[in-house]
Amino acid sequence: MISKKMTERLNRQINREIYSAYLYAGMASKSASLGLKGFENWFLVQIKEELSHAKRMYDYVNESGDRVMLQDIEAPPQEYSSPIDLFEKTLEHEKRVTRMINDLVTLAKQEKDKTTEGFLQWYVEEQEEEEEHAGGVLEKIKKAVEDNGDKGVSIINEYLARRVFTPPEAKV
Ligand code: OFO
Repeated sequence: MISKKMTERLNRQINREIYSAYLYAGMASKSASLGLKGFENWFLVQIKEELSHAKRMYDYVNESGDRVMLQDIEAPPQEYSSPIDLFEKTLEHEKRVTRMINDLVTLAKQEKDKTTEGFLQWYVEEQEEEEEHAGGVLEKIKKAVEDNGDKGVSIINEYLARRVFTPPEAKV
């Protein structure tokens, strides 16, 4: 049985994972409006990633004998100044989520809740991957633009078009 406080915090995190999907939906739409279908594809895949993060936590809360309680999801920012800005904001967001996950781990440790601490380990590793991935794309875009100007964005657009969703179960 997890504590009431931990359940509330996990509920909050489910909300943040779904918010992340919403944030990336805005970025996908912005990319589409710029004619960058590859960028759009990357963010559409990211929406699936985020919903799978939420679903995993949803199952954990519901299976622990408690119940997921949904909360409001605010509108995300929708204006971005450039393709580079999209990925700068993505990386910033993922760093924020990493801090949230780390805070949850701290709480699990304080409560000596080994089961939840173990459960969260998957998210700790996933966040490392998320930051690495977003940071890697950001570096690639910056480099491509530096070397090729506007053509650099098209090169990266083609690269991002190749991203496919790998369900988390397939990664373990
Ligand atoms: Fe759920 O990892 Fe991104 O936000």
